[in-house]
Amino acid sequence: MSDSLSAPEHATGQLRLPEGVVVIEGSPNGARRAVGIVVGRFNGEISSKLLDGAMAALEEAGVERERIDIVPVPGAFELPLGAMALARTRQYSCIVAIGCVIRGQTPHFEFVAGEAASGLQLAALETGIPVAFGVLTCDTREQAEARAGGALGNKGADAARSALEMADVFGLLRTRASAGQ
Ligand code: INI
Repeated sequence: MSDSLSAPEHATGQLRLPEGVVVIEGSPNGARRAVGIVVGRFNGEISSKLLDGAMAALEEAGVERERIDIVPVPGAFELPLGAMALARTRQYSCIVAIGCVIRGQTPHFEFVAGEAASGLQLAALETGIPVAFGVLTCDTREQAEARAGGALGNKGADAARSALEMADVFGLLRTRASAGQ
């Protein structure tokens, strides 16, 4: 995995789990998965880099390009509605939401970033389809650039892997439930 795609918090083996219990853990396995991406056009230069990272991570995980659908929306505020619409089709194993909110000088930031975060979680909880948060909420453009393929990795790639991992663990749980375990 290239440096710009890896991030320490997504490395394996950092969590200590107790012995003697059943651990049901997903992995970012993209084989036979369809993925929906919703991406904000606002701060598009940064969002494009996040999208590049997400695409590379999905490809690395084995998701076929023709099974990825991308829905651009105006900005982060519209991401929840886009994610909800994608999830409601039931055509996707998971959704990746990508955007960039930069604080600037106004309280607008708090509303846009807050609504994006809570709305995306709501889309996931209401539909039961994993929705990953690949939205940067930064004070400055420099901070955003560092997280969009710069020194601090690529949060779009992290989100893509998180979405696939959640889809995978859902599959494991369904399989166990139907086997009566
Ligand atoms: N949208 C963003 O994605 N990032 C921002 O930084 C941002 N700022 O700063 O205003 C932003 N605003 C637009 C917003 O997401 C909506 O598209 C707009 O309000 C129309 O609903």
